[in-house]
Amino acid sequence: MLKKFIKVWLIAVILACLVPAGAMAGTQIYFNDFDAAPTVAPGVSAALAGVTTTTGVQGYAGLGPSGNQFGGNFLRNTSTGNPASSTTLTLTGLPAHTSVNVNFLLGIIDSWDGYGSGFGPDAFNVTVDGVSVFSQVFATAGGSMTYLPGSPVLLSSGTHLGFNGSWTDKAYNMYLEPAFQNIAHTGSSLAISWFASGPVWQGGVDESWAMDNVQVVLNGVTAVPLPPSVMLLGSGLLGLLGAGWRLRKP
Ligand SMILES: [Ca+2]
Ligand SMILES: [Ca+2]
Ligand SMILES: [Ca+2]
Repeated sequence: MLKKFIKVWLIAVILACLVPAGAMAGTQIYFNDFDAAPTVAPGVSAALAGVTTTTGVQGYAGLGPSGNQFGGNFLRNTSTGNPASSTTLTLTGLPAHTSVNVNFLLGIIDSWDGYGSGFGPDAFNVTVDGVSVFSQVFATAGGSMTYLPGSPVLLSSGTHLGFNGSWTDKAYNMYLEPAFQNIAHTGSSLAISWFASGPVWQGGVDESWAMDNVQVVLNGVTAVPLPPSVMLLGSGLLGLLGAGWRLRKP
C-alpha cells in the first residue's frame, strides 16, 4: 500500500515537472535592477544597446513601494540630440503570448523645460517595435507639462534628488502607468526603446533621465519554458522510478 502511494506520488511529481504550465496571467521574462546581472527567462535572449551607462541613484534611493524601490545603481541616459540617443532592450526567443507589460521606475532628472519656458518642450518617449506607446512632455523647472499623474505613480516632485543641485527632480513608478500594461504584441522578438526628444533638448548636466528595476512581462503565455534544473529533476525522478521497476523484476 505504501509502495503504491509512493509510486503514485512520484508519477504526480514527474508529471508536474514535465508538463508545461497552463495559461498564466503575467510571466516575467526580464528583470534588471542594474546592480546584478539581469534575470532572463530560459530560452530567451536579451541585449541592452545604445546608452547603457549606469551610475549610483543618489537621492532616489528608497523611493518606490516596498520591494520595488530605486537603489544601488540605475541606468542614466544624458545623451543630446532630437531625438536624443536611445536605450534599447531587444528580447528574442519569446514564447507565444498575447500582450506585454513594460515596467520600470523612472527618474526625470534636473531641468526638464515643458512648454512655455523657451527651452522646451522636453519629451520622454517609449516605443515597442518602433511604435510609440508613450510620449509625454515633462517639466521640473517651470513650464507646463502633459504628464500629470498623482501618487502613487508620482513618487517625488519638487525635491532635489541628485545630480545637478541647481534643479529639482522627479520620480515615477511606471509599473502603475496604464500605457505600459497590456501592449498588444505577439511576435517572438521584442524591441523596447526609451529616449528623450524636443526642439531644445539639452541633455547632459542640464536634463537627463534614468530608470531602475526594468521588468518585461508577457501576458497570455500558454507554455512556459522550464528551467534546466527542473527538467533535470524530472528526468532524474523518471530514471529512479525506472530503476525501481527494474530492480523488482527477477
Ligand atoms: Ca538599482
Ligand atoms: Ca537635481
Ligand atoms: Ca530643454
